[in-house]
Amino acid sequence: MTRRQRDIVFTCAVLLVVETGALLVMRNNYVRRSRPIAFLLEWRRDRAIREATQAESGIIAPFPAVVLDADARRWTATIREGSHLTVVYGGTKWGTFADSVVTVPPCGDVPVRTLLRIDCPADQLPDYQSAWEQALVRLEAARQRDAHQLGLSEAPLRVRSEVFVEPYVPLANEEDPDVLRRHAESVGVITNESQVSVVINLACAGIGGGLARTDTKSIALGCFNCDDGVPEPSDAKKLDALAWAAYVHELGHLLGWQHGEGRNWPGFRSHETLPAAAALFGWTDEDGDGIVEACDPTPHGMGNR
Ligand SMILES: [Ca+2]
Ligand SMILES: [Zn+2]
Repeated sequence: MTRRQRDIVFTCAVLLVVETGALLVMRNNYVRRSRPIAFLLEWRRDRAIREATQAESGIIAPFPAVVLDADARRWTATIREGSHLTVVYGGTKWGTFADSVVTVPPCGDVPVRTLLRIDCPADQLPDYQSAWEQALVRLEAARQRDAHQLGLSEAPLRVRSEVFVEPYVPLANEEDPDVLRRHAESVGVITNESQVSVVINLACAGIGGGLARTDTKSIALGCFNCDDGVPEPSDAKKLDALAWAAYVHELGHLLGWQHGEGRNWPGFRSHETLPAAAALFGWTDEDGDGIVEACDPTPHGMGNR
């Protein structure tokens, strides 16, 4: 055997040992837990999302979170980098793409000022104020419940709102959320630009639905369930529906979420504060570093790859 032949034999033997070791490690992994198989599927989905995202938008996503919605037929990805959130809808039914800028931190306390403009006798205003404050408490309790169901000790995002009331008086162009925000500024409800303004007309006139303007952090909501007149302070069900529309749906827009197919993002049910796939809001840890993506300084492994 020449020296070169001996070297080749030695190299092959070393490789054999290394590969056998690797196979044993892999085998143990497959036996003990299914993570490698799951990871492979995730990786394939990631690659498909990356290619589709790049083809549709030109955005090169380093490592997007990939989420199947409840019926596992469609996928959605969120890509967050700094203050920018890109939401990608795709799959068999959708081919649309939405690109947004986050105007509200997706993690932590969100400072909100709420102005209720109510078409009611003046002596009922305090009743509406406390009824709305209770609706907010119920909504935040629902957010905590949803967080607990995910195994989190606390909801990653919490809305903290002060509530102000005034008699409803129509304003010119009040369907524009910015008009209502400026009004809230003029009456001292909004005191700085970091506050999210939520102005709600509890009146059967004026704005009918809800609107959100991301650039000015303005949410406007009309009394959309007003067929029998303005809801009474005791009508918790109707007030809860209005609160959900303002602090879940419209706030979702300020977090960068656009509508998917139809009026809501996928899997979103009106009695819940999260989509069926909580990862859509970054409330799961996709890259396995122990921090949910909404609060992760390196979301989706960015910075690590
Ligand atoms: Ca993480
Ligand atoms: Zn909407």
